[in-house]
Parts: sequence; C-alpha cells; structure tokens
Amino acid sequence: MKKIICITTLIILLIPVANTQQLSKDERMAWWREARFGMFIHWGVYSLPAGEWNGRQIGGIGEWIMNRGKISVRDYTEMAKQFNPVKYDPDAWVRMAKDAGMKYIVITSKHHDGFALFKTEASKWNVVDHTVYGKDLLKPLAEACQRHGIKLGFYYSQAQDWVNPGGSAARKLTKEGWPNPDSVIIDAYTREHNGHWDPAQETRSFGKYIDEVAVPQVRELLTNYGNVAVLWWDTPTGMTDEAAAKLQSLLSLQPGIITNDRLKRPNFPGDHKTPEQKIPNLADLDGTDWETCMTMNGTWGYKSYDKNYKSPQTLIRNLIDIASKGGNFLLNVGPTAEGEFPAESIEILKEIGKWMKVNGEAIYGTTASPWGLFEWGRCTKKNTKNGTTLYFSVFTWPQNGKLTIDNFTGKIISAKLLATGAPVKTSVSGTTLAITLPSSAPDPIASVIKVEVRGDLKR
Ligand code: JFZ
Repeated sequence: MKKIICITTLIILLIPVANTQQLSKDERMAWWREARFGMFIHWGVYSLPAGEWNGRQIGGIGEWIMNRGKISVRDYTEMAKQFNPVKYDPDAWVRMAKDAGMKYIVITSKHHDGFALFKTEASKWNVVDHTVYGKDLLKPLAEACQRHGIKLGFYYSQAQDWVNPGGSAARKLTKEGWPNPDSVIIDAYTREHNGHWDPAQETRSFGKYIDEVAVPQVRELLTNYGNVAVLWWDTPTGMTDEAAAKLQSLLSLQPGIITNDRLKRPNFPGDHKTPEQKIPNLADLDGTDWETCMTMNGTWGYKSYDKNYKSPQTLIRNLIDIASKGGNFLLNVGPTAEGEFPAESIEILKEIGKWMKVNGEAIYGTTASPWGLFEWGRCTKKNTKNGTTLYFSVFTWPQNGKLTIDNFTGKIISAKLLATGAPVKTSVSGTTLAITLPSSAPDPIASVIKVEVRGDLKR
C-alpha cells in the first residue's frame, strides 16, 4: 500500500516537470524577444573601495579591483565585513528599471570575487554570514520584481572565484576586460600559479570548488528565489566540460530559464550570444539570439571617480539600433556600497523612460529592419493580422523634409508621427516610398514615424 502511494505521488510530482521541460526554445525565448530591454546590475563588496585601495586609484573596471590590485584574500575579506547597504531599497530599484521601460533585471549574485549576495550553505563568504548588514539581498529583490511584473535573472561567475579556494583567476585583461592568455603576465607568482596571487586561493582543487561551491550555490539560486528567468554565466576561465555539464543540468530546476553563451565554449552555446560593450554589425549576425550588454560609464561595478557617462541620446539610439538589428539591450547600473544607484544613472534612466513612454511601441515585440540601416535612422517592424507595421526612428531630420525608402512593396494604410498621432503624407512611385515630414523634428533624440502596410513587403 505504502509503495503504491509513494509511486503515485512520484508520478503526480513528475507530470508537471515532464510537461514543462518540453518547452521549446521559441517558447522559452518568447518573453525575452518581446522585452528587448533589460537592466544589468553589478553590485558587490567592490562597491565599497569603489576603485581605490590604500589611497591609490586602481585601473580597470571596478569589480576587478581585487585582481587588479592583487589584494590578499585576508585584506579583501576584512574590508568586506563593513559592507552595509542601509539605503538598499529593492522596490525603488525595480521601479526605476520599470519606469525606464526595462522588462527584466539581471543581477550579479556572485561575481569573480566570489562574494555571494545571498545566504548560502556552501560558503561563509556571503552577505548574511560575513557582513555587518547580515541580510540576503536577493530575496527582497525577487519579491519586488514579482510585485512589479519584472523578470529576474542571476549573473553567476561559475569559474572565476578569487576568494573561495579552488576557483580560477584570469591573468590579465585586454582593453575590453577579457582575459587574454597571450598578454604579458603581471608577475612571477601569478605566472606560476594560474593567475592566482595568494596561496589561500589554492587550498582546494578546481573540481572540488565546482562540487562544493558553484554547484550547490547555483542550486540554491534556482530553488530559493521563485521564478528565475535568466542564468547569466560569465568567463569560463579554467572550465571543463565535466564542470559545465554539472552546472547545466541544474537548469532543469527552472524549466523556462534562458541562459547565455558563457558557460563554456564551444560545447555549451546556451540560448543567446553576449556581445559586450558593442553593437554587432549586421554582417556579423547569424540568426542566433543576442543581447548587447553595456555600461553607462566605463565600469560595471561602482567606481566613485568614473564620471564618463554616455548621454541619454547615445543610449536611446543604441537601444533603437539594437532593436533594428533584432537584439536585446542589457544596460548596466553599478549601485554604491550604501545601496543606491548613482545619481547620473538615475537621471539617464529617467530620460530613457520619457522616450520609451512615448515610443516604446517601436521597440517591444519588434523584429529587425527589413532594409538594414538608414543613414538618417533605423527601422523596426511588427507583423499584423493583414500586413506589417513599420516604425521609422529618425535620428537625423532630413533637410528637404523627405524620407525615402527604396525597395518598398505593399500598400500604405496609414502613416503618422507616433508621438502625436499627427498624420504624415506618403507617396509610392515604383518601389520607392517617400514620406513628407513636418519642418522640424518633434524629438531631437529620435522621432518615430509609424507606417501601417497591407500586403506583402516581400522582404
Ligand atoms: C566579464 C566580467 O569579467 C566583467 O567584470 C563584467 O561582469 C562583464 C559583464 O563580463 O567581462 C567580459 C567577459 C567576456 C568578454 C568581455 C568581458 N568578451 O567575451 O569579450
């Protein structure tokens, strides 16, 4: 009898799992392709030194300070005890992302310094057990995302870990921040020790680190925080296929989850590519889903003195450019050690939000331009029941008041300025569409012309 009950419960428990695991890639990717725009958050104890150690500015990206400064495990972990983000307000963070028009958030649950922003049984090197703050940072963020209908993803540095023994360490960075094995190695010790600079980093093997830290932590992340939309792996330094397979298999804990291409190359391609700090050229695209991640200034993790912010115009046009090529944009914020977004980032998010409120329709759920790029701007498109909607985002307002689009087929149903609904005149001669615009641009950053077309675009 007991046996029958056991088996029946097992079967009942397994049915939903079996069903959901059959989600196709298209089904899993549907919300992501619709979303187009997300927020990356690089946050950790490196935000406390904020780019400075012993009164000296350390070059490179802020979250790499321990590596770049060759800070000992002891000194770094000692510093981290003071991490106390008393101003952390995850609800405000999520609202800022949402108001900017972002549909998902990916946060560093553990970066290369190995510090976990969550309670973990696998290591004491985490916010609850190690810092004066003493509270899990991801739980309330997951709850806020749930409340606001924003998807939550976790970045997890699966291979590099500079504090948990056995984790790997990349040696030297290129300009772009990617470890380059051919570059000059920083000093003799790191050369002899696979990039490590402190014997404390080597008291356990990499295989054991995977089994005792990475695997249990990823299991915790995929079990204790509700729905996890994305697992964003990073820098496969020292990864083996065996380690990657163990981590990959954990993804079944979240049947709808999406992953990137950074678990291990080339056998674990994931669901999407991750061009970094750059927008691919059309010629580089091969039909694989992709997401450009980018900083607002020159660093991912907070650096107090990096004021080199891109303008809202640049970032809004980047988003449009990316959408016109069929990709997603993951735009980074590096919060301070107190738990606040930098004022400059808040301002940028607000400006993007203003544009998105009016023009978001030209971004969400769109696919790539049928014509590639235009000198004067970009195009996105959506299929409708009996035709196509085209969105022309104009960056450079034409002097002669006319936009022309060659290789155009189909019949125009309507054409108007998206911002005001004011109609614009169109004419088609042969296969050239001409749109007559008002004399000045309604929006200096990007004005969107919405054109509804019946029939086949043949493109
Ligand atoms: C990695 C991290 O090292 C960095 O700290 C940050 O988190 C960033 C988002 O990702 O840096 C990389 C990883 C991959 C490439 C470049 C930088 N890459 O593939 O060119």
